[in-house]
Amino acid sequence: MAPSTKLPKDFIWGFATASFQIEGSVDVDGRGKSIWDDFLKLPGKSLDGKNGDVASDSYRLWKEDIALLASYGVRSYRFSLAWSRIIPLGGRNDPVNPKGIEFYSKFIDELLAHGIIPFATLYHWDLPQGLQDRYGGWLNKEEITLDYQNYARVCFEAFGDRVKHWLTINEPWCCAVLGHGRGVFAPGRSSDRNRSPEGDSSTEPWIVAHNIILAHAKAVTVYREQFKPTQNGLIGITLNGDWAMPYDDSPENIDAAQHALDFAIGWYADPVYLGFYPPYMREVLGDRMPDFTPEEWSIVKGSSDFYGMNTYTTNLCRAGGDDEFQGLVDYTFTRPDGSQLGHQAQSAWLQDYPDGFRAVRLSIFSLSSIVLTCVCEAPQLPMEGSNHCNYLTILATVTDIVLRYLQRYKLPIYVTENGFSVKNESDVNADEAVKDFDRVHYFQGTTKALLDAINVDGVDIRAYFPWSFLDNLEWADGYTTRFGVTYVDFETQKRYPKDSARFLIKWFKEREDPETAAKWDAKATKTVPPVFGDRTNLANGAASSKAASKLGSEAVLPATRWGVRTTFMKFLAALLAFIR
Ligand code: PNW
Repeated sequence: MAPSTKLPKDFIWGFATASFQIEGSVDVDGRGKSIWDDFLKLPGKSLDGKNGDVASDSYRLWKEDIALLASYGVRSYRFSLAWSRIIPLGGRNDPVNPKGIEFYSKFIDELLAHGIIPFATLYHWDLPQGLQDRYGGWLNKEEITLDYQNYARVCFEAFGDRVKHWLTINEPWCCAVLGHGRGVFAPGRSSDRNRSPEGDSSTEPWIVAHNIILAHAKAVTVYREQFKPTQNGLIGITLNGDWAMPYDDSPENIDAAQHALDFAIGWYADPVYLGFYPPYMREVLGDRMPDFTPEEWSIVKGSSDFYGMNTYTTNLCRAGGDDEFQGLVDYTFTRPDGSQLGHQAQSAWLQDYPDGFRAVRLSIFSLSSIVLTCVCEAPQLPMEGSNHCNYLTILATVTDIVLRYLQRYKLPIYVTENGFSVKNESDVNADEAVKDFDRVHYFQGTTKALLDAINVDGVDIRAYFPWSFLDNLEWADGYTTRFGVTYVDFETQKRYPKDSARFLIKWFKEREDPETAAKWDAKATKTVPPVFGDRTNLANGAASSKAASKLGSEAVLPATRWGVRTTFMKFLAALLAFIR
């Protein structure tokens, strides 16, 4: 029987954002500073010298933004709560700010009125500056775990009657490594004294990560003991999970790919889902690797109801180098034959690894078996190119493989981020930027992988949130890097849906389970017309709507894919050569 082309019942899709990246209005309604406020104002910390004071102005434009989301037809919205709006100084004995609670409360009500499921992240990197100043933030285990637990409790109390999907912490790897190791993210600590006056990159990242895991577990304990019995929601952590592929088929590079995964994913996922740290980390770090007490392990193990997964790209892994944050593994996008693994994004760390061949059928749950099976099966499979290791190209789409790998943690997967920054998108005007065919191409690959993973491989995936709903502050990149499916003109704050938004809306509409769609449509008490016209005929251009009236221009027809363009140009060149 042919696999289903539909998504499962109750599948959730929507777009994702984070408070500091979109809100702006940093000194409004009693908000306290976060560690990103002043950090980005220091010379050299952001690529364009800009900061988050205005960002995408979404604190002011929140109603219009929700209307735009509704007009996209999403079923959910992943957003984050700003800790320092809710508790301006952050601590458990500091006052709660009623205006902060009121803002998010109205926000959640508005989402629900549009039939949109609120998917709330408690912590997306914007630690209250008060806690950094008071005791060093995430470095202080006793204090931060209690303060975070208290903040989480305040949020469950205020919003848990309506929020049924909670993410505790977003990508702790970035807080630990980029914030306390490389020093490129707030609070910017590092051993590199050219970068930071304080910090120890050899110890602090491991301590920070350890404390984050415990804080997460403490928040989950409170939720499960005090709120879940009446509120009945789900709670979990969300981790970055880029795929690691061996550079070639040498045994040391096959090991290197596993080592990279141990340090990137296993560092968090093994304790939370399996109850131990990866042995390879202990081997490399020795007594610099912290451990939990038995009581702590008892709340850490099993502290996530699902696997929250942010995934963007694939790295080719080569043994060697001295980068501990990558598990003493070198990353590259250049294959042994000099070709590129994928199409380069604006972000240096991101390439679109196109959907390859899904010839390998695996139902195994560990990387080493995946690699070995691929090596064994490779000779019978179609070959691409001749020089480089063929089985690498056969290792299907990154998302698909990652999704299957994460089955080792044996819980439903919620894909909470996946996206692409188009090269030089900030150098062109809105009319050009909305024709974002590189991003469309990226999502064509990842959505296909998503569907195949669900319907062919039987992976239990419950949600998919492309990053991001809006162009926004891309952390240390400032506004030079855009991930949005909606273009934001940062001068006027007008929103322009890109072709990628159109592609995704249409893709999900066509694949949504009809009963699920009817159920969610019935929940909306407010409606706005779809921004791209009739839902059943999305190719017919933009319609006006309350949300669309805010838009700077109408959406354009989907872009030609560069693949098609390139093919056409090649054909033209061949024709001309023939005529000549
Ligand atoms: C994630 N890297 O960050 C975050 O959750 C988002 O806030 C962010 O905007 C998005 O991905 C795009 O960058 C990452 O260097 C930042 O590998 C950096 C890396 C990965 C993820």
